Amino acid sequence: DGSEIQEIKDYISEEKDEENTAEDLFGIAEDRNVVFISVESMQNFVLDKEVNGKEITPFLNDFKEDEDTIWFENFYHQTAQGKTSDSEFIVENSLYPLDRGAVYFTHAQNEYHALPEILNQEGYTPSVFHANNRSFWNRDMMYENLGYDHFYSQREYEVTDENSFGWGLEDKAFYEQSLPYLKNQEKPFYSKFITLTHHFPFELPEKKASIDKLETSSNTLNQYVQTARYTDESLEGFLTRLKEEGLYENTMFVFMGDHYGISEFHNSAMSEFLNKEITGYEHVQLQRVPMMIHIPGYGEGKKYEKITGQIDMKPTLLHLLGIEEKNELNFGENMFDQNRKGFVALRDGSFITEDYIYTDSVCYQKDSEEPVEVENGEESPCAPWKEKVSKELGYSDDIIYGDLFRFYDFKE
Ligand code: GP9
Ligand code: MN
Repeated sequence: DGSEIQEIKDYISEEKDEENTAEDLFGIAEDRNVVFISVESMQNFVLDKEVNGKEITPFLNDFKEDEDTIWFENFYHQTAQGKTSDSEFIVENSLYPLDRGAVYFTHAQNEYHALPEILNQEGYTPSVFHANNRSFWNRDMMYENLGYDHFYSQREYEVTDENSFGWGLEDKAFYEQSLPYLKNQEKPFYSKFITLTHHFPFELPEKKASIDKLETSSNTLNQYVQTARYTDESLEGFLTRLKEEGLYENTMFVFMGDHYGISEFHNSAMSEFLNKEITGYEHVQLQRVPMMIHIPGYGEGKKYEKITGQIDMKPTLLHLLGIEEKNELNFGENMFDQNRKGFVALRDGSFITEDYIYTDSVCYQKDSEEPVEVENGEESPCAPWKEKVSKELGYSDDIIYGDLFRFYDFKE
């Protein structure tokens, strides 16, 4: 039955601060179009790094410091086996993905109250652009359920030998061919772009590479920087084209890395590149992905150091667009809130707080990056957080496994 949903609602309200302590950014992007770019496999560790004297991501390095950009530098992906689809799911629903399988496949028929549906009710045209086949990750089914109006997929693009490699249509061509569709949408639109080029195994035809490969012991990592650079160039090119097409000024841009691209199997190469040991602490820190919100004309952009995660995207975007959260059930919180619940949970039960990082049963002190030393019989400072995290993940799972939103009235 639906009795548990009330318990979950109570938990969320308790965790949420009653007072509105948010910085007043409510509605600063009201009535704008939204271009949300889910940037395949992009991790923070390439930012501000060089290969043989050349920046890996020169565009993003400047963009994050731009006066119109709000940059969350400690933003974590929270995905599991569902990879890109998990990341989409978290952002759209402010629910956690499952610890095994992909919700997009296993629970595509559930009742949700997702971002595209909400935005649609507010007069937005919600759409997705992704040049892969429609059924990959069961997207065709899920998108309909989540309230998307249109899915521009592979069939809407011209894919040739010249403009494709690896997983398919290369991102530069993808953006260019998306422009007419984007322009013809009724405004305001909420358009999600999912990129493809910077995907494992990160192979790029040599003539398309602008920087050298790395020279670590992992070929995957060595190639990763070249496709990361390609992505950087393609994002810059897309913005330039949107300016030319008159679609820049009145749009809010969101760039988000979907999940890691370099797995822990490449830790020793990673440690060669970063020049430090990849401990459990460092492994968790490597789960940070870009989160940049760009609002042309805003002028007060800055870097936020607070810890945030994909789970926070839905309430944050609604806040910026000036849409009141009425009876929402989100596990995430507005990232501009100054009194947040204090942890970011990763799907494997690892978590980050202001002072600690917990992973693989080890509690690390953030300032020393070393495991916390606990006297015999004393409780680890991570213990109370651990309890909260497992409660929260459990509640989210219950909603999905029990399809509990069937019993909840979002309009009440
Ligand atoms: C596939 C693309 C990549 O369409 O989104 O998916 P991933 O393997 O990263 O989950
Ligand atoms: Mn992906």
